[in-house]
Amino acid sequence: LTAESYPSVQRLTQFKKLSPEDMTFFQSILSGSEILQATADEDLALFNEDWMRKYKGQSKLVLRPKSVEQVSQILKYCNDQKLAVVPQGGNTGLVGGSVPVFDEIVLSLTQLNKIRDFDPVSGILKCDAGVILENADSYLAEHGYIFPMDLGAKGSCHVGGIVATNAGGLRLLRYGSLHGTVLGLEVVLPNGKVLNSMNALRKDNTGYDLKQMFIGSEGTIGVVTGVSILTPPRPKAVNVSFLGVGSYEGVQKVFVQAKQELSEILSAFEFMDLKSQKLAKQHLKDVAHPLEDEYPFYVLIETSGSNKEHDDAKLEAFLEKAMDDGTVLDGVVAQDETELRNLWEWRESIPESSQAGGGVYKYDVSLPLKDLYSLVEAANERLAEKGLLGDSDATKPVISAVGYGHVGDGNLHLNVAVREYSKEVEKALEPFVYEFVSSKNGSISAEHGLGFQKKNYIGYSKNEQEVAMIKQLKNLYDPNAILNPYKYV
Ligand code: FAD
Ligand code: 2HG
Ligand code: ZN
Repeated sequence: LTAESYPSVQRLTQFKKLSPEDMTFFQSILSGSEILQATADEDLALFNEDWMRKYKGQSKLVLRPKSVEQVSQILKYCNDQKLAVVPQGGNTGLVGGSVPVFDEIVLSLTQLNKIRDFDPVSGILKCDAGVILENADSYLAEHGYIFPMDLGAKGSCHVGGIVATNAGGLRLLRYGSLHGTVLGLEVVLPNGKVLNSMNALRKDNTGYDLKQMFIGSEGTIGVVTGVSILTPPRPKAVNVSFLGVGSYEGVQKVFVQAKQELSEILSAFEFMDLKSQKLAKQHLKDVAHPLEDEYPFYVLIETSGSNKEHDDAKLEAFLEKAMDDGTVLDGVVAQDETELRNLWEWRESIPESSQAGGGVYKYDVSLPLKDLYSLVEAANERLAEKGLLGDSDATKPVISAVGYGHVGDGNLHLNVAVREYSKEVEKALEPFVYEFVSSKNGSISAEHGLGFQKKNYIGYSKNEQEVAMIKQLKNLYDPNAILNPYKYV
């Protein structure tokens, strides 16, 4: 979808169009490899198009600074000249927030990618925003530590990108949110000034905790250039089990049992419905599913601890109980690292599998646990009623509407896999999904943010006073609104 397919959005005339004088300025502060310009052969598609291939902008210029000073000079100039800018990390965001809508300049953090410091006693890591999450974690592994969050896009997403989106990921239930683990940030404000709290301490109650404003701000009030984060010791023993469960009530029962029996070693509790596994099966082709028979629901449980024997005994006792009372119908436990990766693959590959048929409408919501799966059922009913659903009927736009997610955090992912993006399907689902979530007092964005997709729907999860205060903050720090326009609010 290009901006033209959204008649409700028009390019704001307050923004200047890029001129030769602007290029002269950028060339004076950046070297050749730090500037990418669209040409007849190069449409900068990698930077203009999002991961889902759902949103497509028309930027003609990508800037890739290598220093904080350069980021500051770029923003000051753009602010003075009223040139709109989209900060971009690994471009793996799932709400259309990381790509331009019109001709905004892309400010890519890819080349600001150095580890700055690591203290092996406190476990505090300081790094540039553009460090890829997997690289940060590999670096920490060498020192016996682990990055306190993990997600399927780890090979591409940036540390600064996950901070800007306040991403949750697969181990939030163990290590908590970035609002707790991030200790300090370095942020360049739209006027070029640098806010630096990189030397932050674990405890510091002197005044407002300003960094929190930027965690989850999706590039709308500042560009994150540095992150200081508290990292925990890397677990010496990790177990993963993959279980078949007969009902969603059963999933909740297993969750309670897992918390009781595994307590401090529980590090992930993920669930998947059968339809999501069918999509993954199509995508993973030759790989055999971990469980031979089909079950309505599957659960992936990970434990992380420091003593393998202790953890094995706990997991065994938990599984015995859950299978004896019939909550868990079948299950496997990974015997080595390869099997462990393979079990995770059946969970982590769902986002990609669900868009392999052409496109996907993604809804990332928080709901009370008892209601979590009811949204998937309601969406399926609605799509069927409207005659849009046809698993094997190629004349119908929707292939499948599947549910999975982070049960431990009350976070559901509803993925509606389609043959191609269409207004008809979008209209059937929006605002239906948001109304449903709001009626259950949930949140319309649990962890992916608002971006472009949800900017008109913030009212379903935030009240008027909250939205007014968000707007005030935006106006205060970005009075010319140059940072990531057309998004968020
Ligand atoms: P981008 O996509 O480039 O940008 C995201 C937003 O942040 C944009 O608004 C952008 O303007 C802004 N931004 C980026 N960098 C900066 C910066 N340095 N300063 C200021 N603003 C910036 N999310 C979860 O929460 N949990 C998951 O489990 C999860 N799994 C995923 C799995 C897959 C396969 C994929 C593709 C995505 C997944 N996500 C998940 C989505 C998640 O939002 C992103 O992966 C990640 O948070 C974005 O990082 P990024 O560096 O790619 O940022
Ligand atoms: C996940 O948990 C991510 O895998 C992506 O948050 C979810 O693609 C999605 O909808
Ligand atoms: Zn998720």
